[in-house]
Amino acid sequence: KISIPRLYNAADDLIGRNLAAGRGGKLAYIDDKGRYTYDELAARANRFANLLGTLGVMREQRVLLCVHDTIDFPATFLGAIKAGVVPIAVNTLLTAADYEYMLGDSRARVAVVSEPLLPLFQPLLEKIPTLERLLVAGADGAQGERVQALAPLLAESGEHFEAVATTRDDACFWLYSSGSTGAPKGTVHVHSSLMETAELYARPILGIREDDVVFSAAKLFFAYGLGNGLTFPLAVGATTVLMAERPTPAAVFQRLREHKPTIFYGVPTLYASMLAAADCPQREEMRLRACTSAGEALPEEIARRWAQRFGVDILDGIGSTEMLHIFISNRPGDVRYGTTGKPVPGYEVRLVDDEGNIIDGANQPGELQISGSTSAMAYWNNRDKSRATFQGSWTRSGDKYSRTADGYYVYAGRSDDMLKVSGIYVSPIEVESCLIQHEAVLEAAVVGHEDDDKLIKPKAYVVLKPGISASPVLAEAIKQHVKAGLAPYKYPRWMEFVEELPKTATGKIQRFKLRAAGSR
Ligand code: 3SK
Repeated sequence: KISIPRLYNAADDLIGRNLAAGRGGKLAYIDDKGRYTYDELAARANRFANLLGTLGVMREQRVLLCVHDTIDFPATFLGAIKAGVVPIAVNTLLTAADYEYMLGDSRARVAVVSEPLLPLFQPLLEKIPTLERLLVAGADGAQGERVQALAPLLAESGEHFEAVATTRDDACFWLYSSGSTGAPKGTVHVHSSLMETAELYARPILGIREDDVVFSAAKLFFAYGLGNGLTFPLAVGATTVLMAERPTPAAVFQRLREHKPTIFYGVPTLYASMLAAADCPQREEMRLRACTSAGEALPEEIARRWAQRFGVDILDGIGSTEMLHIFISNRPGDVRYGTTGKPVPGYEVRLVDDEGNIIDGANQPGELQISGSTSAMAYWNNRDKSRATFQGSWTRSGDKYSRTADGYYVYAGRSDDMLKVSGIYVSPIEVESCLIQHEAVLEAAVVGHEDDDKLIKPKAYVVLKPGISASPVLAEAIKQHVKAGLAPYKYPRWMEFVEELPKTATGKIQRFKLRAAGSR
């Protein structure tokens, strides 16, 4: 059990422990534009805390952060927490409609947005009565009365700030989590959980240390990326490389060559495309000593090819937004390819069958449930879904797993119809709703389909309106329609035109039949 004092401010601890250890002059972050010591990180976070006070944002109120991976992310996230204000880190790949929902749901008074995302947010100032101001990260010049560049405001704010005396159980930050139905859920995490993920997973399993240089292709707004690139390195005084752009193989290779990180955190889709890319670095060009994967199950073949090529294992694990980070993982010296490994000490896991019975035997699939101190306190403003997910000390994952006779956990799909695409949840219902808005589409069903690397991507089965003929050109046009209407990673990579969809007597689409047909 990790002991966190009752009076505790997570940001004060994550920054303050490094200053107290004499690491003020050490590099904390390297982003695309500069290098920042722990002293500079502390000053930037304090300036943001002071700025929130100047803007009248009070303790326990929310500030939404839609910020690319630059120094502005840790500075604003930690500055808000230090001030007792609750940051909500949101996915930078979403649509204006998604942000409209999140701003309305959270009633965040201020949003910090990276400059390229401003056009999505600006119209929301008129639509969301509780949103007062947008602060633009990456912009220098004057913008307007309610839209202001962040940098000059920070420059005018003081660099000293006494952390607000929060408790370990106070709401600290939120992340939005999506489900198969309904709107995304604001997942409320408490102050103690950040450091607990570092103490339970990053130190003992990953073996992270002060002399590590870490680089996460998974962005900071994901629970996975937040631990990888903020909590874990700050917990031990390591250095983190941040990259604002999309994690293409070329962009990642450039950082691996230039900064030579010792720990790299990726997702299976990226590992597969890195292995397939022409300009993949040589083993000798890099300094990797540990790699991790999460977000979706890592196919055995990719794990083997990576280890052969680079001489370092990928530690596959599973976490969740609700548990904040990884609770089952492979570990150095104990990697079983094709499995997610064993429970991380400090977490208990159990498998439960459809009748609610705990499964004791080997190789029988059941729903994975987790008990551990880093579980979120609730979903904001959503009592039904909170009660369905957080059941006493157990948190339901919605993932199906089985356990081998010698204790390794093997992924067996979802309990619901959700897909994980490059590590991000996609609701088939949301994609189907967008598909049927196309003028040619009568009905649609979306399921997961394996690509050549055994990674899941959305596939659509589409019934066309009477009189409309199927063609590759139409399929492409419908795909483009989804790409334009939703976050682009959600679009169906394959489309099959069918006469009708399999349905129950009550008209519910039987996606399992389509999944079975597609895998034959
Ligand atoms: O997707 C995962 O496995 C994961 C891992 C760490 C933190 C959060 C998530 C969703």
